[in-house]
Amino acid sequence: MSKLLEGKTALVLGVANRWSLAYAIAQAFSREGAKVLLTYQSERQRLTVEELANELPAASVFPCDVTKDEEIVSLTESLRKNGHGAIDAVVHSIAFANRDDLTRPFVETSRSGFLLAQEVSAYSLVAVARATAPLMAAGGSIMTLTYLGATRVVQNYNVMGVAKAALEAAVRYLANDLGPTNIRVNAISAGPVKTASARGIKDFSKVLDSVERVAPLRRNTDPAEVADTAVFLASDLGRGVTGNILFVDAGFQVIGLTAG
Ligand code: 1JT
Repeated sequence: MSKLLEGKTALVLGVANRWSLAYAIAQAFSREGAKVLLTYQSERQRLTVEELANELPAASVFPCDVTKDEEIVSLTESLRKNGHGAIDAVVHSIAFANRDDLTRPFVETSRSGFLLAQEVSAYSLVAVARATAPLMAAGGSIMTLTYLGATRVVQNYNVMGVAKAALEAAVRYLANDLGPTNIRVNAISAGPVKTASARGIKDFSKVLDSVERVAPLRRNTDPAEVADTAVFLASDLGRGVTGNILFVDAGFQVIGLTAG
């Protein structure tokens, strides 16, 4: 089969290491012929992301801390300056919450912990969409990563669930704003994956065990499956899909109750 993203340029935010869902997506985009551009959050991550970029191979690496408006603006400027004035896809794979807020009862969430999760995990999509939409003159595809905890209560997901609810609503409003210029905005709701973010989360292995027991496919989610759905959304095959949440979770979300 011919490559699905030949001739396209994709910007991927959120590669932190080899296990990042963003990295699996960047690999799949690369495999399908896209020119891939990566960002890193801080100097501390620069070398890691540069090394991963070389393996892909990714065309360029840019700094971008999404909590800083000026870094988002200069990302747009650097993209233009480096000859990437036209991009076709943007992947937002960024979230953060304080560890404490994913352990203690949700009712104990502090104002600052709540706002931090919202800023990094939800508002950043709005800021990134606004900054990159002008580079997608030929239309494009913006996508983000979410989790079932946005709409159902999942033990310990807490403040992240509320941030993902805001993120999913933002996807719908952005889809409406950007649709007239043929920019699509969607979210992929991935089943739990043992990434660096998930490491250290209380009982995470038990979460993976119970998904394996009850999900229709009787297994967990493979990052490569999430990545292939991202390819679909970025490609012409996804041209009619916007404002949606696509579940890539071995079917887990359809299950109501299982005995045992
Ligand atoms: C963050 C973290 C966002 C972990 C995340 C996340 N989105 C998904 N996960 C994994 C996860 C976590 C829990 C869970 C299921 C999946 C860590 C901190 C930064 C933001 O509960 C069943 C708790």
